[in-house]
Amino acid sequence: MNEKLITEAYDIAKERYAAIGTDVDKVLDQLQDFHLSLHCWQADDVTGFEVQAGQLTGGIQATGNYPGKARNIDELRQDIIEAKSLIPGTHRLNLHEIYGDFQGKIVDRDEVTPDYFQSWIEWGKENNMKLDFNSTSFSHPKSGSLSLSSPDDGIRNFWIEHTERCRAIAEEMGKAQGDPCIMNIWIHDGSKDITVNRYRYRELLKDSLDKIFATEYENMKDCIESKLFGIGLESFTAGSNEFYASYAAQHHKMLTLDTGHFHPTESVADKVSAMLLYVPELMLHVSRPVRWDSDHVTLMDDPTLDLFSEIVRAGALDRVHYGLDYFDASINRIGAYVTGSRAAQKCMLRALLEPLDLLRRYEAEGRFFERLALLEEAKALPWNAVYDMFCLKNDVPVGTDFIGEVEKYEREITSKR
Ligand code: RNT
Ligand code: ZN
Repeated sequence: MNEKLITEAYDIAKERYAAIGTDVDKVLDQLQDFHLSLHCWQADDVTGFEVQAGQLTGGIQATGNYPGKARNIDELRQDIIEAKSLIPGTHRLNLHEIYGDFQGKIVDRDEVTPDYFQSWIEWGKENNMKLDFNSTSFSHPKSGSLSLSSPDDGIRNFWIEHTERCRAIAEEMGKAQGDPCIMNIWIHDGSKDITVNRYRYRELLKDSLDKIFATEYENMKDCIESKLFGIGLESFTAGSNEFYASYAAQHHKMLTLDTGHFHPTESVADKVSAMLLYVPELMLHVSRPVRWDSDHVTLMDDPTLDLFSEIVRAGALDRVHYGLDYFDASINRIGAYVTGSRAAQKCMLRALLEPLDLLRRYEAEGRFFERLALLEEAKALPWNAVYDMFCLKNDVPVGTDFIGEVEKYEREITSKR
């Protein structure tokens, strides 16, 4: 793309935004400070590197059979580096426990230690990516329908042990990177058909969490993620929204809001201000549910725009963390990372560009037509010129230029797998 053209368009955009009170240079700095946590699992359809790996279970599914998925740790690392080279800014990497560097050894989930993540810690440092982490209770012979809420003590203690070990790993990551590692707990626990033991399972889950969180750490932060339902677990989900929202509020834990985990007409954006009055921080899993929690690639769609606007309007930029969570196996996986990441950035950019002072003045003065009109006009202001400048400044392809780069990587690397 022509640098002169991008600069000219940016200068015009700057003037247009200045007229409504938005300082575009300041917004560019804020966007530089917006870090996504790239989910490692888009590269390989949530397979991971366990020697004993079986089928993907836990009510989630990666559909599609696009060639070229990462088959081992080296390929996955190579893919992440490629994706990251096409996304402006600096970002984090979100690992699941099953992505440890197991070196061909069978390591069961209740045996995992920080040693298996040492090479990731080093890789993160070398590649300027801070790490986040997730315990993994799915895709295991002991997963069943219930893990941390299982009435079988053997099963429940196994997963308590696993999750405690994961927190210790996250602590090591956080210490090594000098910045807290955020560890997410999502479990699939539920029931396909009607259960008459909802209270019992939730009581067990609560007890498991109390045990897991008994150790205090300084370099990691816990977050807990609710869900509406999983495939094959449609009638009951132990970790529902009310369950985890209450737990997080009572225990001052971070709450994870996955945009695919609510009723289709429910607004996740509306939860931001409601929850931030009660929980210290939020983690987001930005996804795109199509009819259900389908984990399609994030786009610059209305729900995501609304969500990010609500964060900016709540003055909560320093209390929210941004993970991506989708796994589309039907298209080029690197393209999926880049498209979704850039879409999330565009949503945040548009939220930051909003003429909030002027909108709030209108609202305070009861000038509601003016408020509505300005909100509508703001949609058509040249935010894209600002995003182009952001890409240019960060030395990544501008506009559609990344498409060719993804195709080149496919030709040279992924198509040969
Ligand atoms: C599943 C949850 C969970 C997973 C990842 C792989 O519905 O969204 O966050 O997608 O842990
Ligand atoms: Zn999620």
